[in-house]
Amino acid sequence: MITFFNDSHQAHAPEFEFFRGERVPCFETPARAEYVKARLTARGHTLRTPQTDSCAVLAKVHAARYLSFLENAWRDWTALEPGNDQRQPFPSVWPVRTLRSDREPVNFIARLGLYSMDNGSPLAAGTWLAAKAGADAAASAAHLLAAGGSSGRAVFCCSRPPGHHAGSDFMGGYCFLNNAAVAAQALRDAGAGRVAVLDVDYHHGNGTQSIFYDRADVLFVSLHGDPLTEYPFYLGHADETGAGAGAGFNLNLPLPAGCTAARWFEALEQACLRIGASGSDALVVSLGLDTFADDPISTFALRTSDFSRLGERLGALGLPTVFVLEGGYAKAALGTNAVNVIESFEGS
Ligand code: Q9C
Ligand code: ZN
Repeated sequence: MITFFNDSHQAHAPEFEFFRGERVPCFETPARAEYVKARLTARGHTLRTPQTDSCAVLAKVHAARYLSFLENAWRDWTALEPGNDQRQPFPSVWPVRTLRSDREPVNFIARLGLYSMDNGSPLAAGTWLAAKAGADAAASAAHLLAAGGSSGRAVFCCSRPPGHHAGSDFMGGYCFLNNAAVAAQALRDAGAGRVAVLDVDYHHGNGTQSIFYDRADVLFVSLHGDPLTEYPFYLGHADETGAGAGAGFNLNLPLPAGCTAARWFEALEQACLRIGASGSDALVVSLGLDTFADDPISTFALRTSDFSRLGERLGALGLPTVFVLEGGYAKAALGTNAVNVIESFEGS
C-alpha cells in the first residue's frame, strides 16, 4: 500500500507526561512510527513524502486562533525566559464552565490551558513541524485517492503525533492537528459527496466527533472504551447521535474496559453495517492500535492476528480508504499490527 511518511515526525519528542500523578517518560514516542516504517519497508510497501500543503484544509477543521497559537507556541515559550528550551510547558488552568474562553490571555500558560483539554499533550520544539507533516500526509492521501493515482483503493498515513483527540480549537491526548478530519474534509473538497470516518482507536475520538457533529456530509462512527471509566471521559456515549443537520450521523459504540475480542468484533460489525448503509463515497480509518492486548495504557484484548481480521472486514466495505495512524503504545508490536491491517485490506 502506498504510505505517506515524513522523517520530521521525529521533531516532536517531548520527554515527560503525567501518569497516575507522576511524571513519567512519554508513551507517544518517535520510535512508534519508526517501528511501523521498518515493518512497511521490510514488506516492500512504498514510502512517499507528503507533497500537499494542508494549510487550506486545516483552516476548515481548526480555528484560526488555535492554529496560530500552535504554530508559534514554542517560539513564544522559549522567548519568555532563558532555559525554557530545556523545559516542557504544561497547562495548569482551564476555562471550565463559567470561565471565559472568548478572550485570549497574554500569559503563555493561560493560553496553553485555553487551547488544551488535558495536561497530557506535551509540546516540544518540533511539535508544529511534526504535526503539520502529519496533516500534509492526510491531505496528500486524500488527493492521491481522489485523483486515482494510487495503484490500489487505499493509502496509509504513517504519521505522529496522532490527531483524533484534537478538536477545532484544542489539543489533547497527545494530539495537536486532527489528521482524520483533514483527510475527511480533503476528500469532501475533492468531490466525495459523503465521507465516513471509522475510529477504531481504544479511546473515543472526541475531536473528530466534535468537528463533524452537526454535519451530515461526514458520518462519524467509533468503537472505544466506555468513557465512564476510560479516557477521554467526557465524550463518547451512545446517546451522542449528532445535532442539527448532522442528526443521525454520529454513532458511538462504547465497550466495557477489559472486554473480549469477540465483543469488539461484534461492535465492528455494527459499525460497518452503519457505514455500508450510509451511502458514503470514501472512508477514513482512525487506526489506533491500542486495542492490542499488550498495550500498556489500554484494556482490550486484540491479538496480532485480529488486526488482519480487521483489515479484511474494512476491505469488504469496498470504499476508497485513507488509513491514519492514531494511538498504540506497545511500540515494538505496532509494525506487525499496522501492516496486518493494511495487507489484509489489500488482499480482501
Ligand atoms: N497523561 C491516543 O491514543 N492519557 N491518545 C493517559 C495521562 C490519555 C491516548 C495518561 C491517553 C491518550 C491517541
Ligand atoms: Zn488511543
